[in-house]
Amino acid sequence: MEGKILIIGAGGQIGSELTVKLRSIYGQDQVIASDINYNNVALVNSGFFEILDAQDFKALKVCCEKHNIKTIYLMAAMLSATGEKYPNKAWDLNTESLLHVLNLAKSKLIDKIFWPSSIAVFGPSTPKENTPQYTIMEPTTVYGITKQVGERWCEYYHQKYGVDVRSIRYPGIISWKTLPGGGTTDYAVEIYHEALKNNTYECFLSEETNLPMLFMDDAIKATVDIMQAKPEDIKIRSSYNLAGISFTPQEIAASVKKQLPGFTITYKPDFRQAIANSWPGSINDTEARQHWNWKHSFDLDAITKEMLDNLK
Ligand code: AKB
Repeated sequence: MEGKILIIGAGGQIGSELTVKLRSIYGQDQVIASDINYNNVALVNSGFFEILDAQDFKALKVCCEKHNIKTIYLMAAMLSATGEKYPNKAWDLNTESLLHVLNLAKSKLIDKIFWPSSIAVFGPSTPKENTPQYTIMEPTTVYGITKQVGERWCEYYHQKYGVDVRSIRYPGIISWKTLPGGGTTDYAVEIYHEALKNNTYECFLSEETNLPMLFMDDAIKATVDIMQAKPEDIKIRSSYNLAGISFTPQEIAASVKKQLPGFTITYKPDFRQAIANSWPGSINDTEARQHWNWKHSFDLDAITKEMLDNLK
C-alpha cells in the first residue's frame, strides 16, 4: 500500500476497534491513530498516536504531510442524542471535518477516504420497513441532517473532482471494548453492562421500538471490505445502506434472559424515543450485498453471547 492511514476519532467506539484491525492488516507503523484527547489510554499506548482536532484544517494537513498519509478514516462525529443538545456544535463538527478531508483529497494530498453515514439520514416520511437505498430522506435530527448533507458532499466531490470517497450508513453498533457515546441506539450496549452489574436495566426507549443494529465485528468487516473493493465496484458514492439485524428492547431483553434468567427490564422513554421513532425499523441493503459482497454474520443471540462472555 502506498502511503499511510490516518484514523480521525480513533478513541471512539468504532475508531478504537478499527485501529486495531487496520494495524493487523497493514502493519503497526502504517496506521496513525488520532483524537482530540488522550482519554483512550490503551489506544494511546498501542502505537503511533497524534492529538488532532478534525475541525482544524491546518493541523490536519500538517499531520498528513508529516506521516505521508494517503488514506483517511474520518470517525469523529457528534451522534444523534448529543447533537440534539448542541445543534450548532454538531453541525460544525460533522460537516466541517468532512469538508476538510474532502478538500485534502481534491488537492491530491490524500487518495482515499472512508466517512460513515447513518440510518439517521432517514426520517418519519421514509418507508419504515425494508427501507430501500433510494427513498424519501427528510431527517428530523441535526445529526441526520449533517449526515444527509455529508452524503451529498461525498457524491459531489466524487463526480466533480474524482475523489475516491466510500461510505456506509451504519445502523446502531453493538460492542464491548469501548462504550458508545451520545447515540440513540446506545441502549443496546448499556443493557449488557447493567445486566451483568445489577441484573436489571431501565431502558430509555419503549419495549416495541424496533431499530436496525449490527455487531462491531460485522461493522469493522464492512468498513474494511468497502475500502478494499475495486473502485469500479463502488457504484454508490453517497453512502450504502447496510443491514445486520433488527430488534426491539423487549427482544434483546429476552435474549439476555436466556443467559441470565433473573434479568429484568423496565421502560422509561425519554427524548430519545422521538429520535428512534423517526428512524427505520429495518433496512434493505441489496446494493451493498451485490456490489461488494457484503454479508453479516451475527444474529441477536450470537451478539448476546459475545457481549456477556467478554464483559464478564
Ligand atoms: C446514533 O444512535 O446516533 C448512532 C447512529 C444510528 O448513527 N448510533
